[in-house]
Amino acid sequence: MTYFVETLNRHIIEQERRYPEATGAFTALLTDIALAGKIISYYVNKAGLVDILGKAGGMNIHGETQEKLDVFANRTMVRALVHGGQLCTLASEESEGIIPIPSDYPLGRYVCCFDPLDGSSNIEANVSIGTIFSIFRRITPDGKPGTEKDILQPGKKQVAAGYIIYGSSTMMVYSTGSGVYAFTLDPSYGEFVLSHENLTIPKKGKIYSINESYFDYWDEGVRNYVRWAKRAVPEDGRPLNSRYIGSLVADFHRNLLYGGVFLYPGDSKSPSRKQGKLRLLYEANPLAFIVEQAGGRASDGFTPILDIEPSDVHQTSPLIIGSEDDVRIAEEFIQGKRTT
Ligand code: P6P
Repeated sequence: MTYFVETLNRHIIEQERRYPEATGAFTALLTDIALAGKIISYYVNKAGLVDILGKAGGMNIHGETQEKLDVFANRTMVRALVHGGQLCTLASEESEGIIPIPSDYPLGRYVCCFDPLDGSSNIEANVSIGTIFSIFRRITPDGKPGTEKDILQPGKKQVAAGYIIYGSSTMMVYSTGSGVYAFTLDPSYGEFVLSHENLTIPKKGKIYSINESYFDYWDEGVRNYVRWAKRAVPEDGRPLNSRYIGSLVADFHRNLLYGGVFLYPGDSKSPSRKQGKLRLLYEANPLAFIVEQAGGRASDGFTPILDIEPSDVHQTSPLIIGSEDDVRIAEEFIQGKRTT
């Protein structure tokens, strides 16, 4: 049955009806995330008008200057998520350790890892930025506070993942393991409305997306890939295009719709960048879940992202993600199986 308007809430309820054992907790959790997204969207879109721009002065745990919107987005996500009683703990890019549920709130059966505002260094340039989230079912006994054990699960255990991109429009893209759905926020009545059903990524694309300023610091395999990509003239005679926004959600979203591959490999610029810059739990894992649900592929160059067993909440991972054929070509170069 199609409704006069397919809102996110109605869609989640429809998805839940397919699972008789569903308790509604999942619906409530995704609805809470959507609420946080609407609030963050409102302030991101006002950012140029109110004193919410610029540095908040603080530093996050990675030593990155915190933008005011970063801090606001993190607080909004935490407040939206801890209250609902669906979670037993959370993890955020902006918080050192895992975030406990306040003792006066009920504990739930899920955990959520999130990056509240990825790409925030681009805020003042009005570049699209995003909130990225990953949801697992808890593995420790119900009724007690969650622990790191509930958070440090491999990406293949995710029960849902997605992102909210704040750009020319605000869109929530998510999957619960049965395809990828995108909803565009209609600000006139504050609802996310279905805009893309069963979204799939083209098997191959024309875009490679990588920050070439690190060229001298990459392994030879990555350099060989980029040398190839610059010269490649696929069967249709149309060479590849380099596109790099420097905002993960924006670069990923473009490739999801148009096809292509995004690479953030490790480099030797500093010891902390050997495993790349992007975070496994709340950046690579959720986007890998989405891209695989859309028919694409994601790896660290050798191992599928979703198979990586995490050992630290904030660990980084090299990320090669996008159209299946394009990712496989990049992997062949990175693994030394081809040099031209
Ligand atoms: P670089 C933004 O700061 C971010 O975390 C991602 O959104 C983006 O893909 C990456 O860093 C860009 O990093 O080193 O290319 O500036």
